[in-house]
Amino acid sequence: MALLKHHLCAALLLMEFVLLLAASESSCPAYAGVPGIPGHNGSPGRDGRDGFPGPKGEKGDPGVGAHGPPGKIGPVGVVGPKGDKGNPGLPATGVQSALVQQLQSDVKYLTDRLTVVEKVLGFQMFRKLGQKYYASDGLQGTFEKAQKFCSDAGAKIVLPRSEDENKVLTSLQAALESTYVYVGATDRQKEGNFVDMNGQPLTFTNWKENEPNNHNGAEDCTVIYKNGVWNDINCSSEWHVVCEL
Ligand SMILES: [Ca+2]
Ligand SMILES: [Ca+2]
Repeated sequence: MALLKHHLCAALLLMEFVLLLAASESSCPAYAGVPGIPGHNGSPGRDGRDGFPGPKGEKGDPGVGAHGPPGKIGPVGVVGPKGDKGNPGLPATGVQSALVQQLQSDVKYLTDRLTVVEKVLGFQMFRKLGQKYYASDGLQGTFEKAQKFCSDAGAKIVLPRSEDENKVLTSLQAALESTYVYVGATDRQKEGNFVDMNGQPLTFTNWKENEPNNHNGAEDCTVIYKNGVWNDINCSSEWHVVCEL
């Protein structure tokens, strides 16, 4: 019984296999599927080649040249004949004469000032007050040497004639780092009577208290101290020299 059942099953399996094989070899039509999603755009293509050269252009206009340099100056001409004698001048009027005199005076003034300024520029340092210049080269010497130095420079030994001039001199003295500067006043001719280098009485003095004292009976020249006061002193002492122009 069991053997029969076994053979029956084997027969059924064989039939099923034959049916499957027949179905696979049949030509039944297949059904179409669902359409797919469209793809993305592709990347741009390569650049094309250069075009062919265009046709030849028209011929250009003729050029314009620059001007050349000027030629040399011609030779000097022949000297002409002498001119006729001029007519006599008209007599100057009073106004013209006065004008000429004024101009001559102005020229003389300017020439004199220029001469002074040129002399001043020959010194190492100077101070100006009004029309006067006080100038120095830093030289030190006796009163005689001071006089000669200034005279040789076309000037005179300094002599302040006012408080302002006295101050200007002390400012120059400070620049010189000087203790004493000779001034042009002496009592050589008459003891105790100080006069300028022309023998004229002094119009301004600034004596220190108890000066002039003619110390030891031998002080006939004058110096200005750095604080501006004056003192009579021995003429052979050596002090700074300042000239006046
Ligand atoms: Ca004296
Ligand atoms: Ca004295």
